[in-house]
Amino acid sequence: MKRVLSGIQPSGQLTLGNYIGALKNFVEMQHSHECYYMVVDLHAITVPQEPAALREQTEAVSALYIASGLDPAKATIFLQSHVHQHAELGWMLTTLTYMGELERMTQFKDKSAGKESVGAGLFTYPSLMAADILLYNADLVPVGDDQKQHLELTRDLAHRFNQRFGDTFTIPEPYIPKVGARIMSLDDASKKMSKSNPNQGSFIAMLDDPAVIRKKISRAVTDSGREVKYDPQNKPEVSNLISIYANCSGKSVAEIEALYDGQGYGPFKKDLAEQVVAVLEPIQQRYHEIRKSGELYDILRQGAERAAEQAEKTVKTVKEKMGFLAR
Ligand code: AQP
Repeated sequence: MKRVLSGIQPSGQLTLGNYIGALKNFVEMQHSHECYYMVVDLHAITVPQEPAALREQTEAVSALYIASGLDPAKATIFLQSHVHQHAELGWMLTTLTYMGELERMTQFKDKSAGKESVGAGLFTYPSLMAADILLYNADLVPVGDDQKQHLELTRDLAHRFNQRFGDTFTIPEPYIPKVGARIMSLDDASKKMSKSNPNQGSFIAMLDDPAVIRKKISRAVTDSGREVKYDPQNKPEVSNLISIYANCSGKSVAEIEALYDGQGYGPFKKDLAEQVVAVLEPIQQRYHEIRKSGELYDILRQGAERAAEQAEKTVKTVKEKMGFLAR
């Protein structure tokens, strides 16, 4: 069985972009792969987090994993900060990473743009992400398109380590969905939908009320035409909404175009909202049950124990190869 690893930051409320680009694939892959899924709280603190909010968001993201269909009997589900080997290998890989490589990362450029001071952790984030993946010798990493560049760096670091210290790490492959790899903001189709966007109308949160979802979609920016046509170059806003529709309904882009031929954006948006609600409402119901039941802490504890076993083996090997003395 191929091994899969991925994670999501508890840096805000999970969005429909996180669901379509990542979580939906996590759920599908657990049936045919050995899966490790983390909530990457160490990554979340690369931008300032209020402690109470971080705690709440970490619990919420973990509960959404389960509510979306991740099964702790099939996948190892844990918090990154519960497995200290992430930070340990992260440091070792940081020492192998070149400044120039980190400077080229578009996520760093986007997140640091216009800021007077930026934490060093935001800069070295990709080395920690490489450690997350390489600790488990993952073969496949399901991510949205925005993480592709980080994954390429992970591959480079794995090669670099293997060349310098001898064959150690599996070189991971990205697993990026064909449609929906980059869900864009509802207010600006040139930016990806992002949970840390201060404009609430720019994203659909997985926990948004159905009434809020309907309102956000009805207000989503479109062009001044009326043709429901997938054309990312000339109609980026409508194409983004078609991607969301296709993902939520299972219909192809061609089927959706045919369905709304000559009807304008009104009926299309109305139906789109219902498709999104139909996907998110059952997840929301399970989410509230899980939060009430208190089962989350046991799941995360057991997941961390399982993950740490594997992670410790890797760190031990890496330390030996790099020349650290054994205890
Ligand atoms: N808009 C998106 N479309 C498709 N996939 C997306 N992902 C994120 N946004 C979209 C995928 O979700 C996973 C988790 O991402 P993350 O939390 O580690 O960080 P991110 O990519 O930076 O996501 P956000 O929502 O934009 O978070 P903030 O605002 O905190 O930076 C990844 O697999 C990502 O590809």
